[in-house]
Amino acid sequence: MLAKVIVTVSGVLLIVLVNWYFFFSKRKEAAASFKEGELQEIKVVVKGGYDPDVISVKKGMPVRLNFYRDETDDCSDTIVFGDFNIRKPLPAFKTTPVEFTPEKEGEYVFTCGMGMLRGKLIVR
Ligand SMILES: [Cu+2]
Repeated sequence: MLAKVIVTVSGVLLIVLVNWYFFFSKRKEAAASFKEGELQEIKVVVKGGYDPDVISVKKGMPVRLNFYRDETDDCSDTIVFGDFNIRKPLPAFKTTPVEFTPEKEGEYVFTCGMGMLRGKLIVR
């Protein structure tokens, strides 16, 4: 009984910790550099994760994220932006552009096909 409680509590703590790390800790953030009226373009290297994994863009302007997949690991072979209805295969050692226009401010998660690798898009 006690063991069960301890397992449950530590499981919950772990989830809280992971979420805290993901959403609140200060991490490397890349902002698109562009001129007014231009495409917001950022290169993202995919290798056991996304680099950068926090990307900020301006709302209401077209975005192009160029995902370069620098590995053959199956885990990263698909990129998913659930909020934008985007799901795209990422061929290994190639650059795959993902284009969309974020119309609302907020934070949007992007993941691999299984939801294991994660990154965050911040729209301001
Ligand atoms: Cu995966």
